[in-house]
Amino acid sequence: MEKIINAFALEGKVISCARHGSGHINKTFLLHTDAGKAYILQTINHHIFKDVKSLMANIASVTAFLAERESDRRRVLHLVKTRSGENYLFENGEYWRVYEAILDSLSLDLPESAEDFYQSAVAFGQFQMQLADFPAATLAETIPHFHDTPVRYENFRRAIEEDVCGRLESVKKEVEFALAREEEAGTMMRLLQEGKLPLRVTHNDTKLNNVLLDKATRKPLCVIDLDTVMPGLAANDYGDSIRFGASTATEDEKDLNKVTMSLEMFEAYTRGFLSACGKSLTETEIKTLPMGAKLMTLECGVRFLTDYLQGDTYFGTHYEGQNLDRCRTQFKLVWDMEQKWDKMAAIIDQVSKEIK
Ligand code: ADP
Ligand code: GN1
Ligand code: MG
Repeated sequence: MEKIINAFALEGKVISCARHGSGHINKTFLLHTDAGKAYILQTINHHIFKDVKSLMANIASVTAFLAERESDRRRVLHLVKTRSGENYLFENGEYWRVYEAILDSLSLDLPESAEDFYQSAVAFGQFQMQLADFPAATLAETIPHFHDTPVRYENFRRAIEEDVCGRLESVKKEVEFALAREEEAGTMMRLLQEGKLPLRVTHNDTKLNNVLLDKATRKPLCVIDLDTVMPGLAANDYGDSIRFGASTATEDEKDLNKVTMSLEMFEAYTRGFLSACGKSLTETEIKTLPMGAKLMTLECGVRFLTDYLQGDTYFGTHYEGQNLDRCRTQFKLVWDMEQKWDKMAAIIDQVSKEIK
């Protein structure tokens, strides 16, 4: 580890290094130095992100673009270069990068109040607005077909056919739930292909723990985890946030009675998101926000189930069966959204009228 740390142009000598955060993809460490500085050191998961060079070029150009428009250092991610001037390091078979740590911040796995969730929505909405003029064509697609739900279903069907771990028998109910919604799962991609929805520069992984709130004020500080910033759909950014933060339980809750989609949280997020970027969205984009929420949740459940069938090779897990637990919470949320569909649509309608 020392060799890796020494390769980056850090201020001071590192006095502590500990695992940090609850992301499923990268390995993250928080470092403190004797110069009073703190840094985030990460391995970049190159089994998932096949072209690390392009991924890091995306992040470097997006953060530089944002930094030009924002003077407060805590409000934009800042990469720390290696001593030889690179954005990342390849060492010990792993890719490494360093960011300045944003201290006195919160990264939540569940909102503690509707206000927290509202603030995260403002952050993601503003993020999309800030990137509205970003030259989208310069961005590499870091994971092809990332939110192409029909392609996610193709992978799912392959995992079912192969059943490499012999787990299929035990997840028949979940498989049936997913397949019953396959036709509807293509809705957003169909609208995109028909030219009815525009592509924007979006974040694509808008979980609550990917935005840092200021610990003191609980106002948004910084949108992080920029690995998947690519052209995408506004409703997917909105929807992925609802999937995670409007749930009344954590993503891997075992007791499904505790898992519902809170309409209060749904409304809070809708207000925050639309107040920040609603004026720039088309009517169809606004109308399809509930579908974005449902399909991001369904897609995520299908991805967890696929990974479970394939032996848990994609998402980081802490115990056997965690991906199945995650899948079940997502499907419970989808079911709950189906029960609350008219209410969700009415909230969107109401809030979008208010912001006009
Ligand atoms: P993953 O792709 O694994 O989710 P993230 O980039 O989201 O990786 O980092 C994991 C966690 O580390 C985040 O959820 C957050 O809690 C924390 N984190 C990441 N970057 C910073 C930063 N610059 N300052 C403070 N905390 C950070
Ligand atoms: C992953 O990296 P992280 O933990 O913020 C995943 C998202 C999923 C999410 C489910 C690159 O997000 O797509 O929605 O887990 N990121 C990638 O919690 O696949
Ligand atoms: Mg993350």
